[in-house]
Order: sequence, then structure tokens, then C-alpha cells
Amino acid sequence: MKSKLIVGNWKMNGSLAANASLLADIQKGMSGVTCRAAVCVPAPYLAQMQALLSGSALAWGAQDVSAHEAGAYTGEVAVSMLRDFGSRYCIVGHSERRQYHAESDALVATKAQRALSAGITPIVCVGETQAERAAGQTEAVVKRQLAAVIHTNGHCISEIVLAYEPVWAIGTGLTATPEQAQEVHALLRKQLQAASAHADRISILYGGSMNAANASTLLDQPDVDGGLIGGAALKAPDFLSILASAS
Ligand code: 3PY
Repeated sequence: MKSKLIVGNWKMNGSLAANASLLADIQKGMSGVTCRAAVCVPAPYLAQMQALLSGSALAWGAQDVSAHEAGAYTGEVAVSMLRDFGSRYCIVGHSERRQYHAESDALVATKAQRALSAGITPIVCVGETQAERAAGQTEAVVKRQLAAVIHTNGHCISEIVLAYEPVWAIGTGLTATPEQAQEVHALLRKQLQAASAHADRISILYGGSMNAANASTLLDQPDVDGGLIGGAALKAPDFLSILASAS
């Protein structure tokens, strides 16, 4: 059985000094941790992660990547650059990117492909808005988002990590109940199994206000293989408590 995977999404937070102190505190508390763990940080801090985390049990990655290989794309960061700084993971399609940067399902799927082509594991986010849930469209929305990634990535789909992040649970303090999370994870698992004989390798993370208080009941669900953690990843005691729940 694969171990659980806990990934901190730092979003646009941090400074050289604050990162060093947070990582030192996390690493001090990691001796009993048996789950897989990583932090996804703003791109300028990848060099700092490489300097501070090489050889540690904590992996690191980015929060986005360009769909293009290289060239005249001002402001974008190429996957080869993420690779240069030892990134193992790259989040793609977080709802904040879909919402504020108008990222389409097709673009997210291409970004996942770009990451895979460089040996970086894309953490592909899917999730419905509150209005879509209220209209009974949750299943259709997450299936459509995942179908685009399956279509573009073919048999490589078994190399991704998937994250179910209901948009209404991001930055709101609202969390899906364990039953709501399990229901969506189970249908995503079924869709992956229909696409690949190796689908059981894929970790499906829950994201959306997972914290120290609710992590263990969410992680107890049979199809919840880990968590993508927002605010709680910025506080060492909270992040360590989630790592302990997953170990
Ligand atoms: C949150 O928990 O708010 C997240 O967006 C995690 O990615």
C-alpha cells in the first residue's frame, strides 16, 4: 500500500528568513513521520529549498509551470528551471489559477504534460464551485476537468498526483465533510481506473482548509490518500500535526 502524501501549498507567502525558520521547525519535528511530505513554494524560493532540504525527508516543488518549453514568454517559468532546482512536484490547475488567470481545462492538461515530460510529478487540482455544487454539478465538473488531463496525457496518467479541492472550501475555513470528500474521491478513482491499469498508483489528495483538527478524519477515508494543505502548512506545529495524522 502506498504511504499517504502531505503537500504544503505556501501560495504567495514567505521570505528567506521566515522560510528558513519554518523549515527548521518542521524538520526538527519530523523524526516519527513515515508519510511522504513536500512543500510547494513560490518559484524564487526553489533555490533556497534545494540548499536547505537536499537529503531531507521533505521534498519540494513549485505551484505552477509554463505550458511552453522555452522562449518569449515574459514572466513564465519553464519546467527545465523547476528541474534545475531539484523540484519533485509542481501544482497545476489550482482553483486560484483557474479563477484569477483564466486557466482552461486544456491548458491545465498541457501543463501536467509539460511537468511529466521533465520527470516532475504534477499535482493536478480539480474541484467545483459552491454554485456548481448547489446545482448538482459536482460530479460533471470534476469529471470534465479530469477527462481533459487523461485525454492529453494518455498512459502517463498513472504518474500524476490528483488533488480534489472544492473551490468553496479554499480560503473560506469551510471544509468538505469526510463523507463529501470520500464520495468525490471514489468517483475520481473510478474514472482513473477506467483510463489506466495502473491507476491504483495515483494518490488522490484532499485540499481545502485541511488543518490539524480535521486532518485525521479526512485521512481515514479509504480513497483519501493525503492532503494539499494551505494556511496550516505555514505553521510548523499544525503542519507537523497533519504529518503525524498521515503517518
Ligand atoms: C487551501 O487549503 O486553501 C488550499 O488551497 C490548498 O491548496
